[in-house]
Amino acid sequence: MIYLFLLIWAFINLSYAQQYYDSSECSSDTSSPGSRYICNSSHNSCHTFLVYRANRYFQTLSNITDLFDMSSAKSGEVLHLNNVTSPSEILKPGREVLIPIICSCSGQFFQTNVSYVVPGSTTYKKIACGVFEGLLKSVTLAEENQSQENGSLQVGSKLNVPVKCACPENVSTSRGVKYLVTYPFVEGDGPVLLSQKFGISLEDLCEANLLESKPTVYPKTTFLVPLKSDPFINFNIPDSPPPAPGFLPTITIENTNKSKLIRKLYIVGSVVGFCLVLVAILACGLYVKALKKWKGERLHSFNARIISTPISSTSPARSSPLSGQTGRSSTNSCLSPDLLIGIKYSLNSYSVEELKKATNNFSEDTKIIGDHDQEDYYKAKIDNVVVLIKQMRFEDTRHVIDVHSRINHINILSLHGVCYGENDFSWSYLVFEFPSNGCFRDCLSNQPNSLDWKRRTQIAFDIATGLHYLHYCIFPTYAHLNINSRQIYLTSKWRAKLANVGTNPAAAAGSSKGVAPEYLIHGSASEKVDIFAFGVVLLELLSGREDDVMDGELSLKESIGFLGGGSSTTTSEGGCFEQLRSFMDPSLKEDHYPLAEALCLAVLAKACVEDDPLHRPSMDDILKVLARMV
Ligand SMILES: *[C@@H]1O[C@H](CO)[C@@H](O)[C@H](O)[C@H]1NC(C)=O
Ligand SMILES: *[C@@H]1O[C@H](CO)[C@@H](O)[C@H](O)[C@H]1NC(C)=O
Ligand SMILES: *[C@@H]1O[C@H](CO)[C@@H](O)[C@H](O)[C@H]1NC(C)=O
Ligand SMILES: *[C@@H]1O[C@H](CO)[C@@H](O)[C@H](O)[C@H]1NC(C)=O
Ligand SMILES: *[C@@H]1O[C@H](CO)[C@@H](O)[C@H](O)[C@H]1NC(C)=O
Ligand SMILES: *[C@@H]1O[C@H](CO)[C@@H](O)[C@H](O)[C@H]1NC(C)=O
Ligand SMILES: CC(=O)N[C@H]1CO[C@H](CO)[C@@H](O)[C@@H]1O
Repeated sequence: MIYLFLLIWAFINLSYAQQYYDSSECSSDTSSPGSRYICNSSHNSCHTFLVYRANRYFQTLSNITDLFDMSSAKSGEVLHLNNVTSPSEILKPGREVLIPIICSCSGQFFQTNVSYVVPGSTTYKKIACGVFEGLLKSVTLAEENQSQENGSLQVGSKLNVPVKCACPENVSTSRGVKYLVTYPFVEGDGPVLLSQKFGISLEDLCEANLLESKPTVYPKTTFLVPLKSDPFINFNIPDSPPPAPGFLPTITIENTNKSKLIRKLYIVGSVVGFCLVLVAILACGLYVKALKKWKGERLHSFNARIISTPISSTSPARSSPLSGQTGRSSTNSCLSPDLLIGIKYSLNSYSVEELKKATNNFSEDTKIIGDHDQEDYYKAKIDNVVVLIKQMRFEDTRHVIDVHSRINHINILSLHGVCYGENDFSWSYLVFEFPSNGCFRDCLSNQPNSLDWKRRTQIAFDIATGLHYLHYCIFPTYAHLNINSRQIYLTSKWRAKLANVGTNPAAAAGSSKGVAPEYLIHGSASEKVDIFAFGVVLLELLSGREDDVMDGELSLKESIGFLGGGSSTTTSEGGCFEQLRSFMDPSLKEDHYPLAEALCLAVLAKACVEDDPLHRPSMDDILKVLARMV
């Protein structure tokens, strides 16, 4: 009898305050276990916390506390909790902020009610997954406010936002767990990082979310962080996990002739890798066959293809594990990503003296004006090779190197080496190749005549190929998020290469031109942000103009409004061509470009700059169009 009691006691002890983890997309229309956290007793309520990230729209602590309806009396506590000196201090986008809340059990679910006034035309998805960063699912928000119209929410109406939270069910049996902090994942995040941030063990963390020890998690889903004392976020954890040891060596080189031989990227394919390829190709044949059969009926539907990648329907889960930068993994590849692990990648290591010499002590005349002020670019010559040197903070270099270690593509500027500053406070530098025709924007402005139609379509194709590679061919997949005509370089043969791959996009947040609206407002990052930016680059390529709304001109996007929604009655077909001609770069002589191709590119660009990310084509679709032109 006593044994039985002990057994039950042990069982209770084990199942402390656990909740299911819901891995489905924040905006998906279904609820599953963990979409809301279940409570057992309506008397159960507690003080707890949730994590919110500062973004372009909610930049300061007072903005954020306003969003969560917190009385100003509490703001002192919030300041202290977050180690912020003033409520109006501008926080870096992505900075995690702890918000104290009171969580209570209403009906069968834990929630904290926040009221939100609809500011403009928006949707439940945008509110739940954008403004509230996935702290609740959009379906929950819709259920809670059923009396509202389905589609368009009335501007100015007040919504009750039931934000997810949870309380330890019974403090005396919950092994000292005092708080369950609601934490929404973002891209590049994961349980390991989370356990380090809060200084708890990975096992405890996973146990609280009823998951095994190495779970795959997804952006905009929540985790509960079980804490035994007041929360404290350690911001000294690097943003991405350090690369596997031995995977990314840098070679220290002396300036001797012999070492110049070594001064190259090393790519060593292993024999094992080759065998794997053979096996994988065999397996691939079978897989593709099966896939084709399955895909058959849905291939004709354009929209279906954009919204869902094949795998998202073959597996009940989702196609965006959080191991990388973008939501979608390159799972429609049949080759295992492990295939490349045998391939070595290494970088040169430069000394600060070497770079100082090359740039004339970082003089102004070697500086190329960057498009944001924190990171300077220099053009320099090292060993008679012209290079692009980018100044950045030490902690930002890791991510760039990490991304470049996974990629190698002719349409992406390659990274030659790195130079680390002497101490934590001095700048570090990355050394890239420098294509001799320089930046695309400058070419368009200064020598538009050398960019004839053939070259322009080739450039468009090159950019699309580079982006397609990032979106589909590497693992984990990667969204650039910082594409514009200044981040594209042209080689002596007028082929294009993408620059700035791997840079923290938050650093570039200052420039707002050519940036997709959902990213500007909600910081919602996906490859669709790149598609928008690609559309803007296409418009610049066609018109030669720079997208700059500042000088009173129409933005490029507005100036192709004449292309209309397809059923334009006011402009005849002829009128449309007329307007297209006047939109085109005057340096392109009229008889030197096929008007039909120009129209095709303009229509493609227009689709890319749609406000709704779901209406934009994918890089796959874009490449199919461009491939017929070059
Ligand atoms: C609620 O109670 C049931 C049994 O009555 C238990 O299995 C479940 O774990 C409890 N839920 C929570 C969140 O503690
Ligand atoms: C954020 O706060 C600033 C001033 O502190 C204010 O101008 C701005 O409108 C606020 N933004 C939102 C979204 O409330
Ligand atoms: C609080 O912020 C200051 C700088 O603003 C920093 O020096 C200090 O270490 C921080 N304290 C904690 C506990 O993080
Ligand atoms: C939150 O809202 C729900 C329904 O809108 C309500 O039943 C519940 O009592 C509210 N909770 C609190 C603490 O106000
Ligand atoms: C709301 O959606 C339901 C089905 O989802 C539909 O039957 C109903 O007509 C819609 N109501 C409005 C006002 O759009
Ligand atoms: C909490 O646990 C204690 C045993 O430590 C038990 O006596 C009590 O009934 C439990 N309370 C609830 C609400 O389950
Ligand atoms: C079900 C529910 O609580 N619906 C609420 C949604 O928001 C409106 C305010 O516009 C409330 O009136 C409803 O009660």
